[in-house]
Amino acid sequence: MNTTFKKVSIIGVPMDLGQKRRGVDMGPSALRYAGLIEEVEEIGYEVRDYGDLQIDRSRVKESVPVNLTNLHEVIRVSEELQKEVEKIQEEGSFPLLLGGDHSMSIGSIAGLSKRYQNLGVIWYDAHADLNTADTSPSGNIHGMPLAVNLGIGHPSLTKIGGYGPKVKPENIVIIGARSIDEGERALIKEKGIKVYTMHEIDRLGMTKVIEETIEYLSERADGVHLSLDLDGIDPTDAPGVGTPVIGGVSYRESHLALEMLAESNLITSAEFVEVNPILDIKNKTGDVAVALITSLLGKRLL
Ligand code: 5AB
Ligand code: MN
Ligand code: MN
Ligand code: MN
Repeated sequence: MNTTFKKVSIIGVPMDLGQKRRGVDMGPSALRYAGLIEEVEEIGYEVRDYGDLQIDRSRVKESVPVNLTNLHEVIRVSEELQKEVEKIQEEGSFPLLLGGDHSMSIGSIAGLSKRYQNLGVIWYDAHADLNTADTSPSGNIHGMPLAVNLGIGHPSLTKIGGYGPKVKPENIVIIGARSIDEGERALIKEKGIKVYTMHEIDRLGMTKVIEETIEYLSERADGVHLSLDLDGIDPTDAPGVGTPVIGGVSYRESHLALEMLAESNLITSAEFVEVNPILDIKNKTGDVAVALITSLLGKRLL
């Protein structure tokens, strides 16, 4: 992360409306339970934990446009998260957001990108999350947030915060992709989005992938948000996720990636999403997430 930050401010987003499995709403608790606050303080930061946003499940039965499950409540939470993220930035703190499903990055990036003309985004994920209601095979909004942030999708989502698009296609790097839908593939080609699929990671090695990512983003971005979906990591190391895909990056490779990002001084905010304790084994995925967060924040062995 960027070493000018002395404070880390945490918000939990127990969002589970962007997909259909229950349990991901307990992600923020799992990370706190795994010792997140103490570990971050140990590195030397002043930590402010603002607790969790309220998610209202009573409204989810409202009718929504076709193929956008729970749209209204996703919009409400996104708007609230956007405002909270803006407040954290005004405090001069590093925003650290805990998910919750990945639909939360509609709100987080809506808050973040107001501050940056050229927000860079590293999307560390098994998926591209570039669907729209027209291309989505599931109707789950957690498969759409990156498209929404590019200004592609339902206007009620792309205009959150009163502006959009939030991110330019050339400021995005996707790392770890291995499950890409047809419509997403077309969008990646059309927009020329930089993607390191598992194929490139296997060929180049994680060191080269991250070196290239750092070089690429430092040439164009004035801030970089790391959006890390735990399903980017192989299910043997991170089993507690709703949409596991075999053949992912290992815990060790991810650890290295985040240490290198810490050294780059490039990262100005981060979110760790899609942890589902119900599907986990003894909070292994929560422990992995905390270890990765501390690597990103500069923890070293010696
Ligand atoms: B995640 C899928 N592409 O749109 C879809 O976990 C999966 O935030 C989306 O990356 C996975 O439903 C969303 C098939
Ligand atoms: Mn995702
Ligand atoms: Mn994913
Ligand atoms: Mn997922």
